[in-house]
Amino acid sequence: MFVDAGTITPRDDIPANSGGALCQKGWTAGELLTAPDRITVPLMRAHRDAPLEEVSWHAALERIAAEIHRIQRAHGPDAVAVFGGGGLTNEKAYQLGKFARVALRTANIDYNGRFCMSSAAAAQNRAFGLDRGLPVPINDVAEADVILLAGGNVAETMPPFVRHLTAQRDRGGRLIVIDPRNTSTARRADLHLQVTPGTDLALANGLLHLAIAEGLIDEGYLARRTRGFEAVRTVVNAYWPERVERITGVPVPLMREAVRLLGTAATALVLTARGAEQHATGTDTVTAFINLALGLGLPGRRGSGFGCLTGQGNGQGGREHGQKADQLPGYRRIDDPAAREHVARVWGVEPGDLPGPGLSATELLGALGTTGGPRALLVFGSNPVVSAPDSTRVEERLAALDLLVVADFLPSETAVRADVVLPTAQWAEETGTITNLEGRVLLRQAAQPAPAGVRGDLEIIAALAERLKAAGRYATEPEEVFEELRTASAGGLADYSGITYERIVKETGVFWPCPGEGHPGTPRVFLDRFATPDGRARLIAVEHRGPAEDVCDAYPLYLTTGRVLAHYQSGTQTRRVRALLDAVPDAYVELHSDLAGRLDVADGTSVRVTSRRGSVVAAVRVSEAIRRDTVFMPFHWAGAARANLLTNPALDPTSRMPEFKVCAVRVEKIHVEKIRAEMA
Ligand SMILES: Nc1nc2c(c(=O)[nH]1)N[C@H]1C(S)=C(S)[C@@H](COP(=O)(O)OP(=O)(O)OC[C@H]3O[C@@H](n4cnc5c(=O)[nH]c(N)nc54)[C@H](O)[C@@H]3O)O[C@H]1N2
Ligand SMILES: Nc1nc2c(c(=O)[nH]1)N[C@H]1C(S)=C(S)[C@@H](COP(=O)(O)OP(=O)(O)OC[C@H]3O[C@@H](n4cnc5c(=O)[nH]c(N)nc54)[C@H](O)[C@@H]3O)O[C@H]1N2
Ligand SMILES: [Mo]
Repeated sequence: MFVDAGTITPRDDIPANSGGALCQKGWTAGELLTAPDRITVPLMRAHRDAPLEEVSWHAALERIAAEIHRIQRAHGPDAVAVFGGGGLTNEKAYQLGKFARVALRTANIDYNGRFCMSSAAAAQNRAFGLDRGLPVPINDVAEADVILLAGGNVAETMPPFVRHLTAQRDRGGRLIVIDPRNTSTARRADLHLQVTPGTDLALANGLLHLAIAEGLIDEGYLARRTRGFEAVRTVVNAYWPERVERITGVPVPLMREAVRLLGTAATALVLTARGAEQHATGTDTVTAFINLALGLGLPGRRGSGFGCLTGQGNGQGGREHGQKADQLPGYRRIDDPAAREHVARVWGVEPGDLPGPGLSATELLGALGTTGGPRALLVFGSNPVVSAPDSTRVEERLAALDLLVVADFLPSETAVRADVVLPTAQWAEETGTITNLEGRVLLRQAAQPAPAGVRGDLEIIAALAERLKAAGRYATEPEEVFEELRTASAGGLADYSGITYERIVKETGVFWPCPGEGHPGTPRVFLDRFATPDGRARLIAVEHRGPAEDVCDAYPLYLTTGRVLAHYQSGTQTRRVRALLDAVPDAYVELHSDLAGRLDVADGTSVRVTSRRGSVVAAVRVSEAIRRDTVFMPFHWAGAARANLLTNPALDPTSRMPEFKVCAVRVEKIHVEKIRAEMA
């Protein structure tokens, strides 16, 4: 079967796709398989100022291996770094982690999931001892009497998920949405709490304060299943409603209504997404929502719980098998001696030969080409020139490298800066497993062969490992890699040892942990106990700190960033599809009509948005749906309209998540003639 635009049919037997729904990006994705500028031949430049030219695989791989040898001899193994992606299959993520630790012997591997799921992951690990996006099957969404969704615009970002919300509403369920914008998701809600960016933590503490005041706390559950509530009670005592209204901008009556809905529901889900998580306080913010859920006795109760909505294609599996700087396969910690022992045995090396934890994504990008920092970077499945915070700095750091290698099927903004570009296969051309937001491992079968000359990421990794004379085996057949992953993950938190390709097909996916072939898998993870040593969930007292950068006279507005329905991530894949470009052709700045009046701008007027790090030019979209003190930009565009020229690389101390969702900016009207003159 060949896939081309318009013939992609969604699986309707997987509940996450409820009823076979697929969004526009899904059914147009086939166009990219034959994109006119698809890369099908390796490209290389002779030196930094030379153009990229077509070369043989042999020449490209020899150059990379020779440079790696030279750099590592001069600067040590950590001078070569790897950057992965949450869109890679489990097999690729696993192999990339092994390649970094065994073939390159570098500590420095991290990935774009650091920008995505890391705060949610850190908070869930801390509270529950386990990070599985949804601890329950997605069908539970439709059964929940009340859902609280903090910082997710699922109507645009997860259209298939909306079917579950519709089913929930049809059953009489209620929805509460927390968002600075009245999004298409917020408009479906019974209650919309239009929070000031970066203040969700105070809001969650305030909601718990009210739940305590109104006697809605489940004391029996807290005593049986948790630890730490008393310290949290003391802290949230100081979050009385009027104070929280002042911090968050959410009116007290709306908070009361939200707490009553949640606290009296027979079943309820508290969910977070990137709006609440992509902050320098992201881990503590998610913790505050977990505290609220625990206070109401939700996690581990059938039909109820806490969860976070995982973003990328393999956002869940991609964060389990070792492409994270502090991690080994099976969601093991790289600083845990038992984990090192187990994984080293599977890889056929000594535990002492495995490197320790490396730099996290933003720190890794920031260290490139600095004294003592990495001098070479290999990128698989990410476009950090567009998607990482503070783009100017990212471009500077990439330019300071001795060697940049990018494996991609499209000339992304990062690939065009590379010294060597390796053409790789696309999803429809490769088999592999992905793990969805419910923790269900799925098999994606190749539908057609890759174009001649193109190699899959597994083949690229194997070819590089061979040239580096690496220890261990690097299989190129996905199923063979999966068999090794099963062994490596055995006994870990994300245990896949009982999962086989055959079972996945027969059972329409298997939920991890699945510690044996006779084990049914685990759709609901916390029914009897949490994954902490004593089986109890931890409540951790957290305090509001606010955004790392607050508004001031020079930068009087909050900028927040996010997504639109028609575009995907850094846009490499969607800016090439006519139908999607027609839907939203350019970057824009959404701002309130009152602010538009003050700035003397209207729909389509060009404005300059400036933060402490840079400025962008884009057209205005006037809206009644956004707070008056906040402007919003989608981050899908490259060049001078890049939202990330503005964003703040301030990091969460625990998750190392950058603050994509709030920084301080000013907005000025500009005249098009003036920009033309500047650009000329
Ligand atoms: N169309 C489309 N769909 C996608 C993607 C895509 O690029 N395009 N990417 C996928 C990926 S990787 C991810 S991670 C998910 C992300 O999915 P979402 O988390 O739903 O996406 P975002 O648009 O980044 O952010 C959601 C909302 O957070 C709000 N927000 C901003 N600041 C704050 C704040 O301080 N507090 C609160 N409570 N809300 C805030 C924004 O206004 C926005 O409406 O989407 C996935 N799906
Ligand atoms: N301002 C702002 N910035 C953000 C966010 C935000 O909300 N605001 N969100 C952040 C989030 S949540 C995310 S997930 C990141 C995502 O941003 P990126 O990490 O840049 O992810 P993509 O745009 O999906 O880039 C994937 C690249 O890899 C290629 N690719 C796809 N599949 C494969 C594969 O299998 N193998 C190889 N070798 N290449 C492949 C694609 O062609 C594309 O060029 O952006 C982050 N950046
Ligand atoms: Mo993401």
